[in-house]
Amino acid sequence: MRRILVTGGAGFIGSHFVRYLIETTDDEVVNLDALKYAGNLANLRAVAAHPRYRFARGDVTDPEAVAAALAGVDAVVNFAAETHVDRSLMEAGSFIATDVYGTYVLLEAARRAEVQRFVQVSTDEVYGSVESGSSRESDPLDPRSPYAASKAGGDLKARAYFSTYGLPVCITRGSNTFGPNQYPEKVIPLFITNAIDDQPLPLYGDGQNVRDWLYVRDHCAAIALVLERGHPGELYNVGAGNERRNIEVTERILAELGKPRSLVRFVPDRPGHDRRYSLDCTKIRALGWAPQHVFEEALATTVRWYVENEDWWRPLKSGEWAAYYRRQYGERLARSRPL
Ligand code: NAD
Ligand code: TDX
Repeated sequence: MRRILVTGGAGFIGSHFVRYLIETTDDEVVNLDALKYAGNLANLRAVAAHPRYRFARGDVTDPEAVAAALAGVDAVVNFAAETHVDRSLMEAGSFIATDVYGTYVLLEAARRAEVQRFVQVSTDEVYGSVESGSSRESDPLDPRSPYAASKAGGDLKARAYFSTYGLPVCITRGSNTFGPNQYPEKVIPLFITNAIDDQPLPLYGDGQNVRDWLYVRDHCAAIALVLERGHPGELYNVGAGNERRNIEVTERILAELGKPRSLVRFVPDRPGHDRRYSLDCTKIRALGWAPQHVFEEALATTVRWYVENEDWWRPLKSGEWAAYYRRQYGERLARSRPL
């Protein structure tokens, strides 16, 4: 039995990953999370009382909290991050603190504790906008948002700890992930919950930007495989090959909910908005991973989950979220045009 430290395990992908490990392995899981705005212990109700699960509230930038959480740990999987591109355009300091400095604190503590594996959860955004073809792991990094630049910083720090100290680091670069429990600031849960309430869906620019959508369970399976069998020092792209234009995803959400297309509002574009992401996933497939979910079916499942779990998201769409929403969308919606 291994003991795994999962950081950011109260967030969207991290909480699915904690549940995935408890369900599919006999690992012990320690979840270190600072419970920032996207951290939510309701995501972990199913495992909260499980004998192999333990929650530790703490910040990855705090060396003492990290050292305490690392006691007896065999491997680390680092999800903890500030994750929303639009927020990084308003305030980038917290992204540097957690995504770069926090990653360094974890790497340094993991090196001292001689952990056997460190998986750094990175993102396809580090490659920048990909006009044609697909990014390979050997491609140069070209992060274009403050979020992506901070993730690239954490990614490079992790590689440096492999080269310099031989810390057995693996890095995953996953694509846009969706599914239940995603905070309603990212486009899919925002549009689903707005549409349920007949509120406008603010589509940036011309709605033609392309993202490669990955169902959260498939993303977790890939990270678990890298934890198990990844080669130290290696990078793995993780994408399911579901490249869709934002307008297509929006129309599908409306169709699933039986809501009118008149809810769509084109709003002024995100500054520096990456046009397209696309990943070459030959390496992770050679390791034995393949996505198990069809995009349209997984999107329908996700829509259903939000319809059936209003008690999860309604309380989130007040307070901090409402203030953010007004600041992010108020003026834009006033300058919007219909589909
Ligand atoms: P999320 O925003 O839902 O959750 C982030 C979690 O990290 C929260 O629980 C939060 O409380 C915690 N956290 C933030 N700062 C912390 C700190 N200083 N110390 C401890 N905990 C802290 O994020 P997510 O969408 O689940 O993303 C998880 C990871 O996956 C991130 O590293 C992200 O960059 C990466 N990723 C996300 C996607 C995606 O589409 N969501 C795609 C590829 C990679
Ligand atoms: O209101 C919106 N309107 C809109 O048109 C929002 C929030 C987004 N969009 C567009 C921007 C993107 O082209 O939808 C697309 C997806 O946007 P986000 O959900 O904000 O995701 P993205 O910016 O692509 O980044 C995501 O994928 C990679 C995650 O937030 C990152 O954490 C991950 O690393």
